[in-house]
Amino acid sequence: MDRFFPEVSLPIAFEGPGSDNPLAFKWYDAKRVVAGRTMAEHLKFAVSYWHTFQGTGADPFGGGVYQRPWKTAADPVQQARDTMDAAFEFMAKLGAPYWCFHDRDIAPEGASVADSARILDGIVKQAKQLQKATGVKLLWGTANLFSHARYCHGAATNPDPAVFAQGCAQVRHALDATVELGGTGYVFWGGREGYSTLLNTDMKREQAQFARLLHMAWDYGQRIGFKGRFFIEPKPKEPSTHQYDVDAATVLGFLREHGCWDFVDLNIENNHATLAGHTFAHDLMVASQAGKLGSLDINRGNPQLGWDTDQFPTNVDDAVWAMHIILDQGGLPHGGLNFDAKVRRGSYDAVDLFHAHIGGMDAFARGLIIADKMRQDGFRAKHLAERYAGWKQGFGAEVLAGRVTLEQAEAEAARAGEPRRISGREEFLENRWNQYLYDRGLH
Ligand code: XLS
Ligand code: NI
Ligand code: NI
Repeated sequence: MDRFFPEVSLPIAFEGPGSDNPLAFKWYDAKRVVAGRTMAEHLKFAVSYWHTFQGTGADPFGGGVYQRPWKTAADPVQQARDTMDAAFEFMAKLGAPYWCFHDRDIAPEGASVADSARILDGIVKQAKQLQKATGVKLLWGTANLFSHARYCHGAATNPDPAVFAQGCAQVRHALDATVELGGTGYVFWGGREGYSTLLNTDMKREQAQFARLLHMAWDYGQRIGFKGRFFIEPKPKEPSTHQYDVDAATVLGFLREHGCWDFVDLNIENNHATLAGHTFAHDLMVASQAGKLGSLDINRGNPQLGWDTDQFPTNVDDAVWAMHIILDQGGLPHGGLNFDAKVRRGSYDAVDLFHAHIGGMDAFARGLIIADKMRQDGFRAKHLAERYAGWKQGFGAEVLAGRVTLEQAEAEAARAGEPRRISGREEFLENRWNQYLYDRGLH
């Protein structure tokens, strides 16, 4: 297996924080036990097929710049086969446990619906053999319902039912592929499920169409034995001006309104949360507190640029929050941590792909270790318990139990007088947070 990445030998090893080897893990030690489980069990990292193997380095001002040895065959199906071989060579050498794909990342579109399905089936067979040979598993699959010209005005939310039907055909076969490859998740990210102007758009109708697709897909999934969960991935904009799945809170409302609550969870992406004007932690918390945090797309944005730059997640603060929230909810049974991230345009070399993933895996391993230490100390839990203690008994508890009228609350205000002002201790907590990050959290 040295066809495409001869510069890296099998597999990337854990060497510890003292190592200067750029091709070794400093913190990610698959077998290390943290909070009762191995790092490999907590950190279900997945490699994104689209960025890592199909990414070209193109941006709005210039085309592809990478020269990937797996993309040299003239025949697109042969190129797809070579790319699949390269992907599994890379993932096996990295020691990545999972991968994620869109239908059109792994197989080119054919001349007809049937032709596309036939090409996809062939590639899925190859992927299944490679999964068996390497032990790399599928985390989730999805359909690309945004690149083709027909989806310009949306797929499920298109004004033309004929386009909706094309989307259904893709979802059907992407679900087949996901089940065939043992995926535990299936993602809906609606890049074109949104609008540009209200002059030509009926939002209510379009969202009802999207809900129909979800119900139809879930019904089909049950009939073919899909045992996992659907995930909606919120994003407020790009490529649409307004996307319907704005953020976690918006999607939760949508799920309730359209009867999808029981079978759809959320896949939260860092850079999408920040595009929505939130932090990653905010959207993770909104999803988790609703019992709906299913999976994460880990990456980071760039405050200077302000678009979906999908950089690799090297920010340890974000990783600590993510792992704290995941530990609090007891894990991600059907999801994991998908690197929806791409190397920069100027990172031409295949070895840059290794550096990128190693850095991201190390950042989340550190996040896990630090979050576990914070939780053992009860850092956040203790402070929250103290801060809300008033609601646990007496007047506060009576209010929450629904036994207090507005007039009785007024009487309580008159009796107790002006409340004492209690500091939120924000700066103290930030200092503590930094102590965990830099001094006492990492052992
Ligand atoms: C794009 C999205 C996409 C989804 C899968 O912004 O992040 O990559 O994760 O369709
Ligand atoms: Ni994204
Ligand atoms: Ni994503």
